[in-house]
Amino acid sequence: MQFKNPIIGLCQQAAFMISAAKVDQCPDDQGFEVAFAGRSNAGKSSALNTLTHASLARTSKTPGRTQLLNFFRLDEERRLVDLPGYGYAKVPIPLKLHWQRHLEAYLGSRESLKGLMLMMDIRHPLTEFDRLMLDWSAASEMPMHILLTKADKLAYGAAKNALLKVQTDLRKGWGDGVTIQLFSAPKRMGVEEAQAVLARWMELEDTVPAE
Ligand SMILES: Nc1nc2c(ncn2[C@@H]2O[C@H](COP(=O)(O)OP(=O)(O)OP(=O)(O)O)[C@@H](O)[C@H]2O)c(=O)[nH]1
Ligand SMILES: [Mg+2]
Repeated sequence: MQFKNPIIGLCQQAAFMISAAKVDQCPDDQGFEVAFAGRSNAGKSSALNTLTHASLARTSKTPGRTQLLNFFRLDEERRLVDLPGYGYAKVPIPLKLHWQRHLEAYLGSRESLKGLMLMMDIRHPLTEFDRLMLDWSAASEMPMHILLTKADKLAYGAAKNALLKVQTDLRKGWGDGVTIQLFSAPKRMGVEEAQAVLARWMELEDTVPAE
């Protein structure tokens, strides 16, 4: 008998909830939340859309597009959050500080945050900001899973090699706790693997029989 994880159904029914400019505008801090973080233009919004089979999050060729915390509802107690991208040089400094503060306030205070999905462009992994996020999640014992995005931009062998290299660097710098996979939004590569991580963090079991 085959089993279907309920996360698949929940992702299909994902719906936009609210854009929060500040932490006090976020939805009630209860249940399970998973946040999508990463450098500007790394493919956070695209990954979110691919995982939810919807065009929920706005994607853009202009980096720095997502400047609010955007919440998407999966069910009564489960949410995904599209975080503003960090590290975009052309955002004016005051705005940058504003966002950094709010991002830090969110990350540092959110009880329902169960894990961080970190998007890294496979051609530019482990930027200075990625390393800060890794340090932060290690220090605060926040589970982290990395999607190496835009894997379609490399041949399969080259993508695999890039994955192995980053994996080695992660082990050296942050131990075995951080998991990582290849991902491509247009090719829908790595969708099931990423959904399995969401299911684990959101405490969803493989209990619903497939139709
Ligand atoms: N080829 C390819 N392009 C991608 C992939 N993911 C994202 N892109 C493109 O990369 C650009 C940025 O994607 P977004 O998803 O908007 O990136 P983001 O991280 O949300 O960016 P900000 O909201 O600005 O921080 C867009 O032009 C996407 O179409 C991918 O897996 N493969
Ligand atoms: Mg975005």
